[in-house]
Amino acid sequence: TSARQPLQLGLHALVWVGDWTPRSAEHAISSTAALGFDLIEVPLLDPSTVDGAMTRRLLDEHGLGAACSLGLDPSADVSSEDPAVVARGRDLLGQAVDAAAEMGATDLCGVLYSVLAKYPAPLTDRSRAHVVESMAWLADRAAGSGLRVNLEVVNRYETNVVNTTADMLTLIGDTGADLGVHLDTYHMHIEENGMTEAVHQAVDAGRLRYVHVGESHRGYLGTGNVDFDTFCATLREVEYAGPVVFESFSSAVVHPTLSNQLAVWRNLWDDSEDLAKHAMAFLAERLR
Ligand code: FUD
Repeated sequence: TSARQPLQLGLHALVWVGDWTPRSAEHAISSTAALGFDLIEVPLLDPSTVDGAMTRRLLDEHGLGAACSLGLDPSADVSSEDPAVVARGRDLLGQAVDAAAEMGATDLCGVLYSVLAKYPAPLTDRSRAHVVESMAWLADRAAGSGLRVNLEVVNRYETNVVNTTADMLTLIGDTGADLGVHLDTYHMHIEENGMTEAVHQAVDAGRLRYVHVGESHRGYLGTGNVDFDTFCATLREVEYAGPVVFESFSSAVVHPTLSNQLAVWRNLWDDSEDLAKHAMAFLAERLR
C-alpha cells in the first residue's frame, strides 16, 4: 500500500565464495549482477587479501555497486584495554577504508568496533573509551572517501560492546561523529523487543543507514523464526531508502576466519544460486 521505495537490494559475497581471488570475485560479482541485485557486500576482514582496483573493474564491467564489511582481528581490537592492540586496530580500519574506497564502495559496515567473538567478561570503562575514541577517529579517517560508516548491532555472543540499537545510539552519540546504525534481523531476533522498535529508534535518531536480512539459523529466508513480514512492513512504513543486504552462511562456502567466528558449522544449503534467487523473490515481494 505504501509507495515504491528506492531501496537497494544486495547480497553478501559469502553466498558465493569464501575468498577473493580474481576468479572468485568474478564469479561472485557476475552471479550477483545476473540475478538483478543492486550491490554486493565484500568482506574485508583481511584487507590485504582484497584487490580494490581489480574489484572496481569487475563491478564496473557488471554494473554492480558494493559495500564492505568486517569484524576486527583479536590482535587488532579497538575495544582492547591495551593501547598497542587498539593502535593495530586503527591500522586495520585504515586499510579497510582504503580498500573499500579503492573499489568504489558506498558503505563500510559491520562490527568495526570489536572482534566477532564471545568475550569472557563485560565491557570495561577503559575498553568503551577506546571504542568511542576509535570510532570518532574512523569517521575522520573515512571523511572524503565517499564512504558511509555504519556500525552493526550484533548479539551477545559476537561482542560485549553493545547488543541493542538503543545502546548503539548512545555509543554513537558519545563519539560526536556522523556514524550510521547497521541493523541485522538475525541479531535483532535475539536481542531486541520485536522487529519494529529498533527500526523506529534508529530512524528517529536519523541513523538507520544499512540493513542485513538474515534468518534465525542464517539459511533460507522464511524457513526460520524471524518475522520478516513485520520487519519489512516497518521498513516500508518509515520509507527506508538504503541498502538491504541478504546474508546467509552454510558450511558449503567457507571463509578462513569469518566462518569460524560466526560458528558456521551446519550445512544449510549447497546451491548458492537457488538460495540467492529465493532471497531476491522473497525481498522483492515484501519491499518493492
Ligand atoms: C556477523 C554479521 C556480519 C559480519 C559481516 C562481515 O554476525 O552479522 O554482518 O559483520 O558479514 O563481512
